[in-house]
Amino acid sequence: MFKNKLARLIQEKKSLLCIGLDADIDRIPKFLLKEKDPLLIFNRDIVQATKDIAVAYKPNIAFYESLGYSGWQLLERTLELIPSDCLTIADAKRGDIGNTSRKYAEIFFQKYKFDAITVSPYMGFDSILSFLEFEDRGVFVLCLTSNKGSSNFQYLNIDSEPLYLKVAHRVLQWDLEYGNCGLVVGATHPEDLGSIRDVAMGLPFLIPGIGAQGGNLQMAVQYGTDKQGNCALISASRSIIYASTEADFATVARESAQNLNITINRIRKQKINDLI
Ligand code: OMP
Repeated sequence: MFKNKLARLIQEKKSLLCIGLDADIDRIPKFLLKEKDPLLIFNRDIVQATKDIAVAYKPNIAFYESLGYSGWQLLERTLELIPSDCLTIADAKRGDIGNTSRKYAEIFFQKYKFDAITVSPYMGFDSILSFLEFEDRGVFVLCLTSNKGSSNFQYLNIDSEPLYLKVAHRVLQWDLEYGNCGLVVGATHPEDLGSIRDVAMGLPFLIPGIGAQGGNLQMAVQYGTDKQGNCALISASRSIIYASTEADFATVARESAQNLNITINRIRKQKINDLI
């Protein structure tokens, strides 16, 4: 089960850290450009430097798809570099009519063997079902996203409740049947995280938006985790992988990951102490 594996790794590694492998040829250190496969070398060195700290790696599929055939090869070879004590999350944000979603689920869960995926809820249950049916994999449903445009639809009130809470309630129902759901909630809306956690106490949260997007780490950890300070992944991409664009990029990425994890754990500890 995905949730059990996540809980075990959080415990064993004393970490909630997810690192986004948003590999971008325009942002990696320039000296790598002379290599035959610069993005692969970049991903390899980032994973090598952070694999004992990260609970999960989350390649955003756009960064790979945008390269065409070589991007899918890069994704495949990057996944081979990620050790088995780290989860892999396909940040794909998929969801379509049933037979199409089935193909998406086959790509990410069967061909690339990801442990989890991000999906969009707005086409409804039948668009998510194919992912849920892989009961040993995790399905993180977009609930309240970190971007500015989240206010266009996700905050709309329906029967005096915002749409994002309707999503949380519905995903909780799906989870009762399939047991493999999670929610994506952005750290840029820290004041709303608590209300989502109140609805979905047992669901793992994937929390992006800290670092480059300026989300509130303190509140994200405090309100996004469960009562034991667990059940959440705090995700960062640019602020870790591009912390340095010089020859020391892997060492500096490790330092950033380590510092972030230390801060997260301090907030988790404080939360538990405050509850005692
Ligand atoms: P950084 O801002 O560089 O840490 O990257 C954030 C990553 O998380 C990107 O790959 C985004 O696509 C992804 N993300 C968000 O930023 N906001 C969301 O609400 C959801 C996601 C996601 O699903 O991971």
